[in-house]
Amino acid sequence: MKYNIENDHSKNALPGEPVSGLLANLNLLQVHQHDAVLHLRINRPTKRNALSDELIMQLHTAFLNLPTSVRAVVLTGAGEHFCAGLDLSELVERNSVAAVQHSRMWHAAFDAIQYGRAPVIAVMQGAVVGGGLELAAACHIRVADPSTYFGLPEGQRGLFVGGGGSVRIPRLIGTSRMTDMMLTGRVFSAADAERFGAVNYLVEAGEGLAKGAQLAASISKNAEMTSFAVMHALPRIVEQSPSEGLFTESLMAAIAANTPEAQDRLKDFLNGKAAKVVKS
Ligand code: 1HE
Repeated sequence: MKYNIENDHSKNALPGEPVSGLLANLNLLQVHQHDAVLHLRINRPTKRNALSDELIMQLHTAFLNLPTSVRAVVLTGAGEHFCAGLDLSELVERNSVAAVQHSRMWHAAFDAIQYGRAPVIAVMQGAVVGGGLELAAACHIRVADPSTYFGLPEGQRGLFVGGGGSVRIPRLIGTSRMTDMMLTGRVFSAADAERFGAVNYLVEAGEGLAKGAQLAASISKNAEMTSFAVMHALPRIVEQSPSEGLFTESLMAAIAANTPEAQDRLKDFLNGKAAKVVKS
């Protein structure tokens, strides 16, 4: 199936309206906003959304400049594949300093995703390989359909991960599985990845965008401080010693509970006006 992005009236069409301003000028991204949800689609399907330097810089720019009204982001890739990783046509021999700086450029861009202003849901299909998996790992929630598969072909290409993969991917699937992927070229299916913890939601074919939009709409209604704490405090607490982690948790909990938004929500619950927790 070939995608015509300009005339995409299918269920893969991005919800909402195209944004204006800085984000509209990023030619490798398609950016729409629907209420408080930003839909950001990597739009380089002829190259399987391979991450060129320009694309990395545009992603960085987009996540540093999310509109203040945005409370959740859905990140997708145009066409049949989420992302083919590093643009291998740009892989040039670099001196050591330039090579480190190149990797650090990826780190900065993906840190802007992980530690940005709003939680990011990656909606994936087809190949999620190399730097594409590193990108997905920087997101907060991952949705996949049965066409999705995961690989780290760096081993075959004579490379190593350089976009944060060695830090983030073992935290999702474990060091042993990542070692296997890199040494043997093993590819994991969407079902494998769900079992291993890299996929949060496995949906029917073609249902990823709808699921991502539904999750984002729900997240966008959370108290802003809770989303902030989950994005910024939780991953740091996990890296702290238990004693430091418990102390940081107490500070974060106190800050969150003392926001006017939290106080209002607690009053609503006590007055019977808030939703109960229901069995799914
Ligand atoms: C690319 C890239 C790319 C496709 N860089 N141009 N990543 C990889 O090793 C994955 C390499 N790509 C593939 O294995 C396949 O392309 C896919 C499985 C992703 C898709 O297959 P398919 O049959 O749908 O497409 P294709 O015919 O292979 O590719 C279509 C075009 O996209 C073709 O260009 P064309 O000008 O000949 O049409 C491909 O050259 C181009 N293309 N993938 C450049 N990756 C910070 S370190 C991170 C290190 C890594 O990410 S290493 C892993 C790199």
